[in-house]
Amino acid sequence: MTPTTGSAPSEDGAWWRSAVVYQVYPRSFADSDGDGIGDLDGITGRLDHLAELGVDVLWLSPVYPSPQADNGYDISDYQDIDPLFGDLAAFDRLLAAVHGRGMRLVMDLVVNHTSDRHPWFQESRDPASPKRSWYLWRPPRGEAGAAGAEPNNWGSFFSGPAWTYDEPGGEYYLHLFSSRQPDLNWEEPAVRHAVYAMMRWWLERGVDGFRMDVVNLISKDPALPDGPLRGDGLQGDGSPSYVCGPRVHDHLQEMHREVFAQRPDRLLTVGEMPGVTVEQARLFTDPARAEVDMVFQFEHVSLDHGPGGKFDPRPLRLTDLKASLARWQEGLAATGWNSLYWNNHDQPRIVSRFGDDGPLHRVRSATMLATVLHLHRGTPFVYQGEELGMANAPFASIGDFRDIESLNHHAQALAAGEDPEQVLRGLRAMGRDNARTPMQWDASPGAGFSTGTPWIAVNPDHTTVNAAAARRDPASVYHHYRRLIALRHSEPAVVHGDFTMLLPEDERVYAFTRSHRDTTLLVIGNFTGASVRLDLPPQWREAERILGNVPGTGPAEPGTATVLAPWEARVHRRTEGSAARCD
Ligand code: ISL
Repeated sequence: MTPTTGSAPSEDGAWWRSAVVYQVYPRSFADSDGDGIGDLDGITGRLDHLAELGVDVLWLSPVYPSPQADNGYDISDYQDIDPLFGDLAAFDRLLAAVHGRGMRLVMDLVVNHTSDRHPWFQESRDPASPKRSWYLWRPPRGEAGAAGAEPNNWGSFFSGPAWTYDEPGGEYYLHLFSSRQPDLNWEEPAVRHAVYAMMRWWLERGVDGFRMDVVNLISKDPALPDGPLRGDGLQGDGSPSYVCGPRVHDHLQEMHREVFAQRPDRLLTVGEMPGVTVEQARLFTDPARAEVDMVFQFEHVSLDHGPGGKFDPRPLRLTDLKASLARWQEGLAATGWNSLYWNNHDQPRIVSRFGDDGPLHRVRSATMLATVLHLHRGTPFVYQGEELGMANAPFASIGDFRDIESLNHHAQALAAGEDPEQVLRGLRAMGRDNARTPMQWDASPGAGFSTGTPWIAVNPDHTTVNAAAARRDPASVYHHYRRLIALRHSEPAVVHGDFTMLLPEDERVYAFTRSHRDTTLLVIGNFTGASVRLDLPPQWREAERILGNVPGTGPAEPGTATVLAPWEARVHRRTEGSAARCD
């Protein structure tokens, strides 16, 4: 499909090109029963917030039965609901309420691994079981259980080796994440067909698609060779053997044939893909290959990782961000499609990370970041609370953290003799719990999230940063997101326009154009807390301004000044004359 033809977003069934997705992390969104943990009825009770924001799709992070070792990304039953969150009847109520508001619901599909409590894994622990081949079991190298006896040297994503010894069978099982998350063996056809059957079951129930957790890691090089030593010198990097591994495209094409191809409705599939390159992403999202509609890539949210990894952050260089995002825009311009995000449940809050969460600049920097992101070509994802400008949490000590990744990293770093204060600084800046503090609905002690004791502390800034206050204030981050989403729905150039990066060498201003037919949009964002003088080309000086975040300047006011206020964002529009329109 060519980007510049057609303005009807659904002309090829790809309705999601003009859609905005809102991610709900159920544990932290809304608690209806006062147990301190969010639940399905809580979400159903807050759907008007999503509808009024204007989003099209709700992506629900996992709600399946789970021991909650990784907050539901460790699933022990794929076809039920964890009692923490409700039951299937509550799920059906939520689904009906979503559909009743004209929105769609996308489930999280976590099938690289299961929980160690999943019956499949429990059976698999017996070497004589037909399920033995459903997971990746390997004999020790040398004396079982001794240091270095693991079948290879891979480290896990959550610290420590990627192998755990299991006494009954005398072998190790592979887990790219925690030991409570054993990896499924996608070489085993019975595994694949069990997954497809489960997916069809959810689609029959009425869900509208899947966000597929780490789906580019499902195919491993069967030789499982050692990897080069990682920076910490403790383990090897196995990623060359499993990031976009040998059969991943075969598996996704088979999944498409088995689950999606025969369905009359057009669903949404998003592959979460750590380490994916733009070249690989083009293959994954080429409609002709029938794999997935879009991928989550990680390049732009890794640019501030320092030499010691993600918990050793360094300041972002704007030119790196521009180079990275421009490469993805260009790489998927003719074939494929981008997803656009700043935040999810694994990332620190964007206003604290690339903006300024202090009282002076929080609203302005959050709205600038939103404007720049949403005006790129692709499908934007809003993570709960992002539309309020929610910020990182002031975690005082390690006791305030809940996330397995942070707790494991802390234990490993302290065991290695690292400075505890330095380790805490890294966790405060980059820890995933920053995204997981309760949604801030109002200024009450439980932030309107829960009447009980929340499972993780509410950010004390909820007394001023909350949905109730934001709704009352037309200049709030929330109303800016509403305007951005409305613009996507009304302006074809936002969906279909091609993308041209401007000022690639400028360390302060992010600027680009989007052109579609006779319309060109110019998007400008000041990534600094200082005023910046900008020489707009003459044709833009009198252009209509259709969106901005500086109070006192109306969105349609012509004759713009060329001094950008701190963290200012603007979107200008120019339309060619009638002669051009008649082409
Ligand atoms: O945040 C990360 C660790 O630094 C990422 O590597 C993250 O683990 C990766 O993006 C995969 O994320 C997904 O799978 C994980 C789960 O913990 C995350 O919450 C999920 O989004 C394992 O299922």
